[in-house]
Amino acid sequence: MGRNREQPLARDAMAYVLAGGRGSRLKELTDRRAKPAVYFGGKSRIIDFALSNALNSGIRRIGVATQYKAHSLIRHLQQGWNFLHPERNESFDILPASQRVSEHQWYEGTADAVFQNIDIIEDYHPEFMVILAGDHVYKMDYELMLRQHVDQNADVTVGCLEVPRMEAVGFGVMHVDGEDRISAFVEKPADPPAMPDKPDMALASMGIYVFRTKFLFEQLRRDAATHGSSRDFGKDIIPYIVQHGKAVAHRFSTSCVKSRFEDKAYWRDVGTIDAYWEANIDLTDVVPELDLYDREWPIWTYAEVRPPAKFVHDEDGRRGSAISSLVSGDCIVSGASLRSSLLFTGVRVNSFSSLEEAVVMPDCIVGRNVKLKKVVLDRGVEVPEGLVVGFDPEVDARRFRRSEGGVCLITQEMIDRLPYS
Ligand code: ADQ
Ligand code: ADP
Repeated sequence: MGRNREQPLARDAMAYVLAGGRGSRLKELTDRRAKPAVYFGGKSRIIDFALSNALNSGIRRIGVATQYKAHSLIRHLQQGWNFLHPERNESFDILPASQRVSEHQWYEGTADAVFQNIDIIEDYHPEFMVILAGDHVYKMDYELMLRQHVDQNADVTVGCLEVPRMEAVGFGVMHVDGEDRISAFVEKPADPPAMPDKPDMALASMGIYVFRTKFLFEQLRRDAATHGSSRDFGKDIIPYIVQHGKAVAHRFSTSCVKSRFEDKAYWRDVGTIDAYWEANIDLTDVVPELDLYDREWPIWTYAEVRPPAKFVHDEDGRRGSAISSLVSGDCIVSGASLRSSLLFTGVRVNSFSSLEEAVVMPDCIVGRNVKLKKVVLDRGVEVPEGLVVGFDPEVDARRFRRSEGGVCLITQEMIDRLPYS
């Protein structure tokens, strides 16, 4: 109100990224790191998408709440995201759960992860808070969501997308009226309500919320004084505002950022081994659904300066090649062949080995005569000479974490337990 329509709202907003969740369906990948810190797409980590979206949207104040196994995440944030300058009214704060308000050491729920840091946020006087989940892969312009929030004079605006109805069991599900005002909201319903005009689809919350800061703090304080609340946005705060205030849905399809190579709105949870593997391998498609090469909307990350990837042929002068693959810096593929695979930084693949549909995290070493198909290698795994994975489901399931979809997750501990190593 009274605001110049041209003035970006993002400059008056703080992005607050919730990055404390474990993501237990990723199994051993999140044994030692939080889901937002899991590597994705060759150079990035999952949290880089939310952070890049914030930056590309024009937001210059960012806070990240961490909790579960935060060391790897905090190291990444300190190395890669500490470039915002306080003297330019910019800020970047890492906010670990740390007994700030209550006697509880942990944040109780997602709302508590904001509540416990109210004093820190208040110091910056942001007019708006953009609450984000740190564990999704997507490109979105939050300025458009802020604009809708102001235009519709909402108390809260909830980012949402359409998902197949049965997949909505893991989401907050809403009903909206003709103006996209939310009339009902249920968190993780066992039998998700369908969209009125689409019986197979449900309107799901992305766990992304815009509030005016003053109103958010009022709600957090009210909720903190409410007996029996789990201090969670999806379970407590959003349902309350839907009932007592004005909650509005913001459609992801209106603010998703697409390059000219992308024709669908891309959003992935990558919360299971199968979804994680698939989203990474999809990047090797000739025209992938997610364009990481879009210079208009770059995905920033921390990356050390490393030498270029190198391909060397084997003794017969034949192999040492990659087809339909992404190969990051400091990789050496010597006398091995890659197909539809994705190598993160610093990987070595040795002679007479072949990798197909393999996601290989940083610093892995693949020995000679190895055959891998449909695998995810955790960071730093040393694959012994001659190992074959992806051709015998029974043997694989005994040795590794074999998913429902037939993807083998391989960690160093699993390799160390192999009978012959
Ligand atoms: P969930 O997917 O269950 O539901 P939740 O576990 O609440 O998500 O985590 C949301 C985000 O907060 C994640 O990024 C997670 O890492 C982080 N987080 C979780 N607990 C935290 C804590 N105590 N401290 C700091 N960060 C924490 C939510 C909503 C649903 C919505 C889905 C969309 O509740 O309504 O549909 O997200 O994925
Ligand atoms: P990243 O997630 O950055 O790749 P690592 O895979 O090296 O980091 O380790 C993830 C986290 O687990 C880090 O916080 C690291 O300190 C810790 N860690 C690594 N190796 C071990 C180990 N053998 N035992 C216990 N903790 C470990």
